[in-house]
Amino acid sequence: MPQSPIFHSYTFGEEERRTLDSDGHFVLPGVLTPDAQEKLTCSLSYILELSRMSKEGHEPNRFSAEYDSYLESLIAHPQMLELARKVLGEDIRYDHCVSLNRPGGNGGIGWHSHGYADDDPSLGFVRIFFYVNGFKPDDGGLKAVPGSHLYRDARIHARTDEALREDWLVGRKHPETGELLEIEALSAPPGTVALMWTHAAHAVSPRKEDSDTRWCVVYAYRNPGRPSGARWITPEFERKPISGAEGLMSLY
Ligand SMILES: O=C(O)CCC(=O)C(=O)O
Ligand SMILES: [Fe+2]
Repeated sequence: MPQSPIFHSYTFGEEERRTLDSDGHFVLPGVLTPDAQEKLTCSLSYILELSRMSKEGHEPNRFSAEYDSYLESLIAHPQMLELARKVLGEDIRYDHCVSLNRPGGNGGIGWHSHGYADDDPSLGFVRIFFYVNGFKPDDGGLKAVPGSHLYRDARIHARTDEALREDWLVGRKHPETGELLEIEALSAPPGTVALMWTHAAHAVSPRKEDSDTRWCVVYAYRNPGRPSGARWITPEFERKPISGAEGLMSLY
């Protein structure tokens, strides 16, 4: 049976690709179908419940696709692979599927970046965030620094916006435009997908006490060529045949 669509029609052509490459992120507002939003909310609620009850050695958040068949089915969903290949080109590998649910009162996360083939810009690593019920900039909102990914610095770290401005950002310019780098607080209506190159500096604002849970899951894909430090796949899952995922799961 063909899988039901996860995305409405959207535009991601040359121009959008250039924006992603220059900024380090690209937002597709409201692109998730109501069906996908509903199924994701259900799966992510289940993962949150599991993670609250989970015993040592189990990490339902970090290995989400291994705990829920709908989340697993999206790894090789034709629309997911089409989007990943628009960004990375034909030769891709699956890297991880991590739940990022943030209940009311969640503290968010400070500034950081992630790494992959830090010295080889020809090898890409992109993360596809599903912000199922969206977010506001000041309520579990993703922040980024356009252009920061071009430094391929996997060790950016700062607790607050001020700390980032006083440290990593000092005098730092966009390598292509020459403009000074600045923090951008993103917005996401329900059903938003955000693409982000893994080296981008990013942070998340705290979720307000009285807000509902922000439902979010991220799928990561990369060009093969180097070992990935974020490839959270158990040996059993690596061997599991997943329809459409042939060749996606291997390390190289
Ligand atoms: O929760 C988010 O929106 C992003 C969390 C994050 O830093 C990450 O997934 O790398
Ligand atoms: Fe992160």
